[in-house]
Amino acid sequence: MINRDIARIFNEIAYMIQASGDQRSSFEANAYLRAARSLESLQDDIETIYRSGGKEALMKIPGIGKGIADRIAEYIDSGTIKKYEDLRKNYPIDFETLTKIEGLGPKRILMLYRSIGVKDLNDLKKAIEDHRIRDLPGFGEKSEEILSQSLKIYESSAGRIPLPLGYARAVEIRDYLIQTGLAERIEIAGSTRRMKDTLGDIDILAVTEKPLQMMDAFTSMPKVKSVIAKGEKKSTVALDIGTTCDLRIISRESFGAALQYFTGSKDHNIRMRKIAIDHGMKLNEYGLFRDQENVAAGHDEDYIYRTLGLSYIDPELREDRGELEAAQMGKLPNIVKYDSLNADLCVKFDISKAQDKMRAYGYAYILAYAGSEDERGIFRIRSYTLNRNDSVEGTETTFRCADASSFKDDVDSLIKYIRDGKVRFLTNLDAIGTPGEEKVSKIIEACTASRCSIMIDSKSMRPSSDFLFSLRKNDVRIAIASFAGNPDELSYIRFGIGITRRAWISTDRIDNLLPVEELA
Ligand code: DGT
Ligand code: CA
Ligand code: CA
Repeated sequence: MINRDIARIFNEIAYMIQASGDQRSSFEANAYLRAARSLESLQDDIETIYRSGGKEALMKIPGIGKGIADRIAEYIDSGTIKKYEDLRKNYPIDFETLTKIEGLGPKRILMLYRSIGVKDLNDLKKAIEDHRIRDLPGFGEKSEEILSQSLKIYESSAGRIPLPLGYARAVEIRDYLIQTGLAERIEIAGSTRRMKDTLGDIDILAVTEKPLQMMDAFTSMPKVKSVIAKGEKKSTVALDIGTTCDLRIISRESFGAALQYFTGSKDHNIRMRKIAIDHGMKLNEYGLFRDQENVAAGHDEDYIYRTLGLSYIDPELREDRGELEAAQMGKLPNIVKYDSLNADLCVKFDISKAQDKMRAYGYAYILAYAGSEDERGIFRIRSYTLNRNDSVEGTETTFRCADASSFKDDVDSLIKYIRDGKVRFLTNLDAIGTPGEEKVSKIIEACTASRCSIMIDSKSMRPSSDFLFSLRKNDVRIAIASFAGNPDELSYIRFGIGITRRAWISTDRIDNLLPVEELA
């Protein structure tokens, strides 16, 4: 679809405006960013919309005003956008990639380009290696070092795939293998089970009496691009989504220990092994051994944790970030369960006919996008409830929600909105900065004081679990929203729930568990 191409161009226009511009032009940049986001989540082909309804139809799409509609029309009609071409001449810079590096915004990128000619990732790498950055005004040795770290993080995460993509495929593979009737047990393990934001590969474990047949089924699945390794115990295939999947066949007795081991993380496992040793035992992927005997044979993971004097640790917490100490003291956080939410706190489609879905998810109400309030990135959401005759009804209860990414250059106004009790939810908090930064801390303080909740966008997984983990000792409340653009996308809520679980956020801080009256 052409939607993505236009979205990419709009993002680039925004970066170029931000790089060169002043406070006033950030208004314009935000309009492009908003339009890009809207296009990315749009289900229908923008070209079809324009051809059948003209610019008027374009302007009915949320986030698209007159100016943007003109640009879209220009692109569809001529294959290019003049404003974009003109800007590109002055800024031949790969903003798309460079802005993904932590600590690099459009302005700093432009500064790097003008002073030492950095145009892309490769140039940046060389400049860091040659220590050409430390001498630039506003940078220094420390920020060169930080940039070098960020670059490493970026490179190590490149080639990984986003959880929603990998999770969907892992579930598909698991269900496919179940349907063969060959699996006695089957579980998704690894980072997918821990709900990590990005996945290096997918790991699946199975118990079967017919390993060869199961491996045949696995390697001949429709979405396999090539078979990397095929054996009786382990096979690896390359998938269509740019990642690989391991299937391991496990013996029945070892399944609990194997699931514990292959769920990871590696750091968590290393600590677990040490705790086993402290108990005079040995833990590995085959079992928990006292002398030569596997005391965990035939038992589940839970038994392994309890035998080692720990309470059961949910996979999302297994990162060696204090969960083992907490489990020893029985002080693990009470995290929210996947099927326990009372509501989805923001969707972006007409839910008046979604009663089946509402019932399936067990929601008492849903909040749905009800239009933007002004040009500042404030929007309204309205509550819908399932009434007695089983239809979905919009209620009088509405809430205001602020999009932090529209306040990047004007954090003070955002704080004032929050302090004045004007907004109930705040999305895209991570667009403002990193958790340690003063402006971020100030916003969180304001939110805590004025009962404005940090809203998680489950679809784009923002803010990330790492971001929210750093707020775990804070009292700020959390709202989980799927931001579904259609009924099927309601399932994205799982990733938002996963974020709160990985971030150690306890149930008493989660808005989705409240009835709608208490929310207001
Ligand atoms: P990924 O694939 O990079 O997203 O992350 P994981 O955690 O899925 O890692 P993966 O696929 O390499 O291995 C799956 C699990 O197997 C991992 O979470 C823990 C365990 N494992 C793998 N290698 C080691 C190791 O060298 N030591 C220990 N203790 N465990 C390991
Ligand atoms: Ca993995
Ligand atoms: Ca693996």
